[in-house]
Amino acid sequence: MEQLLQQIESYKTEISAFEASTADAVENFRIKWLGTKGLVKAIMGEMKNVPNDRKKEFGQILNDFKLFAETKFQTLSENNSGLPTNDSELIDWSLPGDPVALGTRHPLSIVRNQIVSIFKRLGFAVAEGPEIEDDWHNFGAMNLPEDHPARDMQDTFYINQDPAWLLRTHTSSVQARVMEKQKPPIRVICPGRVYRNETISARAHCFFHQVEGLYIDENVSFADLKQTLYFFVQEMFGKDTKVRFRPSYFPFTEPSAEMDISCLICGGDGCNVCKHTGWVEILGSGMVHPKVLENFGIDPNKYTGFAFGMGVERICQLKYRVNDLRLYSQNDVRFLKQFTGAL
Ligand code: 2U9
Repeated sequence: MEQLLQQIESYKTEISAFEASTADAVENFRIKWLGTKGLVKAIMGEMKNVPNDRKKEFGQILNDFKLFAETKFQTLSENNSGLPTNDSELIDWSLPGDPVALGTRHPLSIVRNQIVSIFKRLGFAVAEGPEIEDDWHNFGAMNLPEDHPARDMQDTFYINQDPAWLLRTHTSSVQARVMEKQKPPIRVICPGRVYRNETISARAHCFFHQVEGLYIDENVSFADLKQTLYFFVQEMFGKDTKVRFRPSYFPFTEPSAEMDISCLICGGDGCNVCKHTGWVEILGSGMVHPKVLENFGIDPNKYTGFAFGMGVERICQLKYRVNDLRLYSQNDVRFLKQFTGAL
């Protein structure tokens, strides 16, 4: 019996030392040890020579040996399967990638892009400028006198309480910078964020977005203003939309007018949005004040121009029925994902 034990130990040593680098070598290992005529089977056959009182002991030893040989075979097979074994080789480059969840465009961006694209078709260029402005570009050049209420600390955010520097209150400052550099004809629209010192509520915010426009050339008339803005409304809100102009006042335009459109919600019958008038205000406009032209060395006897300004939030509110201005800046995905637009 001691001989059998020695035999098993020497087999174990041989098996442990065995190494294979090809699938053929592994198969030869299998045939030699685990095949039907293999050494494992042969040594199992020795059981019949084991005396009865040691059968239990040897049964265990032989079974362990068989498992030892099988485990070795499994390891050899895995290492020679031709399949990659280290992590970097385990990547299957042909698998499709993980899908990336797409975000949605912000409703204000959708509407701003629509507005810009309509005016681009009419030949307007797009200009942008700084949000931190000096007093001249924001107020002085725009014919807002020193004592104008808009310049009040209550309404304007000044930088470090210095009245010379502020957050722009309208994008007119961008048109001012265009006029500084460029001679007429000038035809630009200026989209951008503007700031006003307001208490935040559903109907007011300390910043909002504008698109302003400016058109200066010889013989630009109020009729051009009306037709341009009428075209804009038809493209933006549909061919059936009606417009009306009401006289108004702005320091930088003379004459000035505000434009209303027939209420989109009730079609003019009267509802909450139009406060039962059938009309909603969407923008301000006017002929550029001669003083503003002179501020940039443009001769008001030779050139005339029209200008307009609109709030993007307001247009968006009418198009999408957003009833609280705060929703635009809270970035709640439940709000944001409702808007889909190609632009
Ligand atoms: C230059 C000359 C004139 C821009 C204009 C308005 C009328 C206007 C408001 C609409 C709603 C601001 O967003 S809002 O609160 N804007 O009513 N803006 S005319 O006039 C200019 C601009 C530049 C050189």
